Amino acid sequence: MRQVTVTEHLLVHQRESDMATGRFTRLLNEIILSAKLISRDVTKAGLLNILGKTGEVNIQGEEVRKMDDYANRVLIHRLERAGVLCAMASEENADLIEIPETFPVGDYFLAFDPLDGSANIDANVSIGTIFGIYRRKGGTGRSVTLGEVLQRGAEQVAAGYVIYGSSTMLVYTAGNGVNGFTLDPSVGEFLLSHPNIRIPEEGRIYSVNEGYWDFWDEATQEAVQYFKSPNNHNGKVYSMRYIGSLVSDFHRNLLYGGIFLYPRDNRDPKKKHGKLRYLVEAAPMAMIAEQAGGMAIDGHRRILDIEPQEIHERVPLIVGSKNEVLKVQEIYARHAEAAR
Ligand code: AFP
Repeated sequence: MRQVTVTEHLLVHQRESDMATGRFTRLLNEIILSAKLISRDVTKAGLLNILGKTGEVNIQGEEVRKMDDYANRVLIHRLERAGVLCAMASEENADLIEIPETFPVGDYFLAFDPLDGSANIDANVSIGTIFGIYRRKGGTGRSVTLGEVLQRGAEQVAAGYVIYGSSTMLVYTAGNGVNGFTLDPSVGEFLLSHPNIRIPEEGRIYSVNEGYWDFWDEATQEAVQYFKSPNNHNGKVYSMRYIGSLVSDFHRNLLYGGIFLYPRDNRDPKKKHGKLRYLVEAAPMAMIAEQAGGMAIDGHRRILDIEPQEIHERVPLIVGSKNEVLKVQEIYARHAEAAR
């Protein structure tokens, strides 16, 4: 069987779209090369003495792990030189990352989480890099304002993730379906392994951190109870699967069908909209889910319709198979109606 590399796939599809300038391909290629470098080091993390924490705390108030820091630096180093970006936003940086004077600027804006789920690194659990790509919506030149780059997730021109698991995979969409590529380490290429991924319309898995049950509102409790109940619409309890690494939980549900929830809770006023960040987690996953035939909401609204106001804005995320997400939306709507 002829094997298609991600670059070949990109070149073929680039011809079919308005991204035929080659700049988008350049951007994706830099992300892919960064992912290979990160993958190489993630798989050798224990040997390289890079496990553990740096001792610093990031903008989210979380301890920075050495691999987070390394992955962040790899992505910034490669992408600031690419000549296709006007700015970047990383989960690890408080502000927009500007392109240094020495490199040319372009009109794409990249938002990324360099190593999501990194609390799991030391235990060798799958983690990932998530990204969303937008076009600058105004302004020219080197100085970029937030207003020029912060946009609804629906404006993403592409979104994807790389999962560093038992194999390394790139899953991405440029707005015409979702494709998955597995890294063949012997040739150093991502090869098309999962063409045109479709999420099953209905699944058998629910994924949520149920330890927070007491901090949820009644709508969320009812929704989660629904999946645990043998009296739900298909008369079978769902299996609970929760890794605590969004890329891994999302990827499994994308392939097998199911629903992932990170709802709002009342543990911490700073996290009253849940924990996940709109730009680098919710919006990219929402685009992939929709492109694969699934859905993503914050309980009521479509994730892709939300207009973020800040780089590190958080949002509740309920994403996955259509039937399960619709069920949760219906429960939230009923509770909202009763509260009126
Ligand atoms: P870390 O990157 O700090 O490990 O956080 C991962 C994450 O943002 C996301 O990948 C998980 O789905 C979520 O947090 C898990 O959070 P809880 O531990 O609160 O369930």
